[in-house]
Amino acid sequence: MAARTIKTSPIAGMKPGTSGLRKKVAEFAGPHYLANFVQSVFDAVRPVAGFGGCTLVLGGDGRYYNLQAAQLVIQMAAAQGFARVMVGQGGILSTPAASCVIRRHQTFGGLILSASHNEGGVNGDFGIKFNGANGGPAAENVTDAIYARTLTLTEYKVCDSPDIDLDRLGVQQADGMVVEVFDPVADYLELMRSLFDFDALRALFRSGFRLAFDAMHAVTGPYARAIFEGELGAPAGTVRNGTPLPDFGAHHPDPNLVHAKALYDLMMSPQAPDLGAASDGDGDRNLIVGRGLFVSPSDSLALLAANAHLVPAYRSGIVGVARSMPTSGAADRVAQALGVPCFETPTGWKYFGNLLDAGRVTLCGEESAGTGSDHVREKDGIWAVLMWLNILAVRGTSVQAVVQQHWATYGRNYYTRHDYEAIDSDAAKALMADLAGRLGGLKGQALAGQAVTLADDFSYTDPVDGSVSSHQGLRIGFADGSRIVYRLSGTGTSGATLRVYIERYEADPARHALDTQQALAELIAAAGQLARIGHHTGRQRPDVVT
Ligand code: VG1
Ligand code: CO
Repeated sequence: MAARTIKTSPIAGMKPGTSGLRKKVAEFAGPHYLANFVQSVFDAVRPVAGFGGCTLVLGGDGRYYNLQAAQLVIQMAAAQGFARVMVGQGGILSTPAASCVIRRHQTFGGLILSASHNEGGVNGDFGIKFNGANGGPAAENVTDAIYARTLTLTEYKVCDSPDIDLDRLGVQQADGMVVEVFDPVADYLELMRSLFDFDALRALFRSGFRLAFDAMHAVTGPYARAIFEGELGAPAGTVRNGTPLPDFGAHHPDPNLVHAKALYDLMMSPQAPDLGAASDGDGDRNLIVGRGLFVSPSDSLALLAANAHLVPAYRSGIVGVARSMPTSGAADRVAQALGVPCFETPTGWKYFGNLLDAGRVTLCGEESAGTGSDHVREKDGIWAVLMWLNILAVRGTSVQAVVQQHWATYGRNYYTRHDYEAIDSDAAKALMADLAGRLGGLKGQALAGQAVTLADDFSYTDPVDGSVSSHQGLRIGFADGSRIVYRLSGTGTSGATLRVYIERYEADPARHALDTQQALAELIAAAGQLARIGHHTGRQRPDVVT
């Protein structure tokens, strides 16, 4: 059977965002759309010698269109001359597990079918991202090359062999190419076993410790069941919403206080278990809630850094930490105390790759509920929960006690993010341009009762390869370390989303139990006035507050 060449023409708007290409299902399922993008990826990353001998890892978060897309990618990989495609059973593979499999099997790279935290279903979003041989998201120069290719593409290649049975484990063929359907949990579980003290975790659950893990009907269900309930002996029912569904049960698989509200309410109730946790569509994010206490992701990163030495894999200490620019400075304080560097990168996991590959950092994190380490090249939701469990098991105390002690030692970085979703794109651009134009005059001015010490448009120079990424968000810094950051989301699919990130440092332990929004009220008001959010967007308040 020969590969067929299909004539096509470039489709506009295929620029990958913060994490891959995301569009409405209707757009992805339209004529040539997915095929154009996949061919552009292949063209952009093709080795000089071609794909012969190369293995491609494939899988997704189970959302609507996952299976059809997987079949098409297999047919196209066969037409490109790949030696082998390794695909997760049922088309399932979490983002961190994909990273793990790419690395362990020393493959060429992988395609992950996911729009992550975006909603699913036939009217929801679909997405696709390419990860290279290090297991990490394609760097900006690669996504730029992919995008450039989408603008010149005139044909793609595809085979016509019968569909692969994605439920049947083992080896099948697609036009002479080996297709190996594998258990998406096995390698990942093996890796987790090597990092954590599973005996201590078993003892923790035997002692009556209770975990509530909300998989949000997304990809982590099978992983969480196998690990928490299977390996570690947590009681059945520990994992909630554990079956991946194409529409995520009509919920938004975003583990924040709005979309994981049921879990949050449970954790605030008298029946609260010891730890509440959740992950997102593709399994790379984590939500951590103690009994009566939400742990902000920025704090979680700092806490993991401060306690990592209690976990077997990090026993000899961490070499450095990296956080995305809008993430609070809590981790910086821990890094300073440990005497290790803390890097500030643009938003998106792809910017951590070089630092991890070069061995300059061990832990990375983002305020958007992503934390990870050098064990893979993606953020990792279940890993973060295991880190917390392992730390709690060793310290033998509650989430609340761990957090409060941390604040007493390092001070507290009050932190919030306000999202204005689906606003008019032109209005969003005008707001950013208006503010950017006024940044120059801000330094030295008084705002929210304080002097502005920094006002710039964040630009990052990668310390490993020297590449420069500019326009990564507008930063306003104050004398006491407080900050206001503005940026536009690069993952949304309707209009624009404005994210406003606000933080203030509080050293005084007597003031560590304030309500976050109240503690930040003055800065929040100043942030709205400074950027003239109401004027530009017509919105009086944010849609999501985390
Ligand atoms: C958001 C988050 C960012 C994260 C990205 C992908 O991007 O802010 O921190 O890396 O989502 O996460 P943006 O551009 O919308 O702010 V995931 O779990 O959706 O792959
Ligand atoms: Co995700």
